[in-house]
Amino acid sequence: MMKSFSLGPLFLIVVMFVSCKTPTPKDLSKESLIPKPTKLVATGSSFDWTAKTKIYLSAEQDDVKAIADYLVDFIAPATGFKTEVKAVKKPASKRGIALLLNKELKALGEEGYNLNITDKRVVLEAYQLAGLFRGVQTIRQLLPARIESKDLQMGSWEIASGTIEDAPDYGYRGAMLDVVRHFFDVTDVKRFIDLIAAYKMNVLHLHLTDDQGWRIEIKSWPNLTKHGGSTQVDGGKGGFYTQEEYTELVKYAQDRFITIIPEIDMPGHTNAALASYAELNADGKARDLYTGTNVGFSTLDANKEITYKFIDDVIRELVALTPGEYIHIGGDESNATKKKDYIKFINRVQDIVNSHGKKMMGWADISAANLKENTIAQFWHTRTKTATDAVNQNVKILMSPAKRAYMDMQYDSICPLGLHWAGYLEVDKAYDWNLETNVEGISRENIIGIEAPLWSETVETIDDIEYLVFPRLLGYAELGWSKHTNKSWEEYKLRLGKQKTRFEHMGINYYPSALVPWE
Ligand code: TNX
Repeated sequence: MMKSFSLGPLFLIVVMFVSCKTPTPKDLSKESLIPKPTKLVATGSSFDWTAKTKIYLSAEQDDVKAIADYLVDFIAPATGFKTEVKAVKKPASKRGIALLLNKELKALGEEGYNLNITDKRVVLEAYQLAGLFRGVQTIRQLLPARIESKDLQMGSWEIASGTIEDAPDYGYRGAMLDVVRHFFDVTDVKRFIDLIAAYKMNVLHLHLTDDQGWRIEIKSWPNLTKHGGSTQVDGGKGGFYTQEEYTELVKYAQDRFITIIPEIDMPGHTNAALASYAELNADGKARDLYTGTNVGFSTLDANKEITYKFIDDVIRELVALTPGEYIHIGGDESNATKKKDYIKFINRVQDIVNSHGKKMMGWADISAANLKENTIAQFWHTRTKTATDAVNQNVKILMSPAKRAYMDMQYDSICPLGLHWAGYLEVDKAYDWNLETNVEGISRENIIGIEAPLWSETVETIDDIEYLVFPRLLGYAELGWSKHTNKSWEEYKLRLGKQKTRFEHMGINYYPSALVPWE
């Protein structure tokens, strides 16, 4: 038999050594947070997240547990820690990490948070759960970049000490993904959701239907996906989400405090529907499926009652899958629709959307119609009159100007992916603009926020998506979150350059713009 001896005394010495370790000096003000927080004060020390650190919650705040679990799962692969989550009486007085809802912090709004970091504890407080989730993303960026790795990493996990007070400037900060021109499956969309969540975005707009495909199952009109979803640009096999899969995406986004806004584009951009149901065509003849990239040739018939029966069915089924307040009805580039038909059509569709208890959103072209004040117009092209006409009807604007915010624009003339009809869009040009001065006559009070669309004519894989989205997305996230007076390209590009190792650990296929000092 082997001679046994006690490890007790040695263990004690190790524990004493670890717990008495002097904290490493660290400068919170040197951390490269994106989006930049409202207020930050550094105190020069650090908190060390070890295998023994616990996350404390208030016993009465059950719903905070899901956010704690998200954080635990997030740091597990790289650290190898399975951080324990404990409900206690006074979480903020423990040594460790505290996640707290605080009813007195109403001024922070739904998404704001306060973070107080000392060598003994990290206290994250917010008025709402969404604020805690956004604050968790800040903690994530304050940890070493290797925290993003899916593989076990060596080294300590220190967070610079100090305080952060932070809340978004705009309540709507989104990205759009075109899943029509090329289809992206549930796994890809989840990855996209995770990527936008990391930068505190709160909306994912899914462009679900277009000339080349219909990507959401509608049980009362099954041929939309069966036939209409069967191809894509260049003739690939396309695809669609069953309602169950779509619900899974909605839930996945919700867990990250992101609202999915579904778009059914109409009356133009409807060839896939027109190919699936002959009766939707003015001449009663089904169109062929379309796999090219032209726009503006298809239209639903504004003067046939079946059109509105169809839309009512589609919207009803979609509303049942949609917890968010908006349904996007497209409305862009309806060049094959007579103007008087277009107006009649949009007016009726607005009523249909409202009748199902939702607000309508559409590309700003819809301002040709009679809009309700709770409708949102998404400004996208250079014809600024579309936006000013909407504002003249007291409608709020979502800012997505193509020249600045279209992530499908090529970075430069040799960029292997993307289009350039709105010009080339380098990383500086994508960041260095102001939502409030972009369109003359449209100011702060007219704007609900920013959205950066990614159209997928040239985009076929998640790697392609990442190349066009990164790093521009971080700039859009910051334009929506951080107060404009707080920032400049010269300062931002330094913070962006420091994201390089983080991107690498995240496995992101980013565009290494020569304008950014990557470190
Ligand atoms: C214009 S933006 C479109 C889309 C195209 C995009 C390509 C908008 C509302 N319509 O149909 O995919 O340009 O950049």
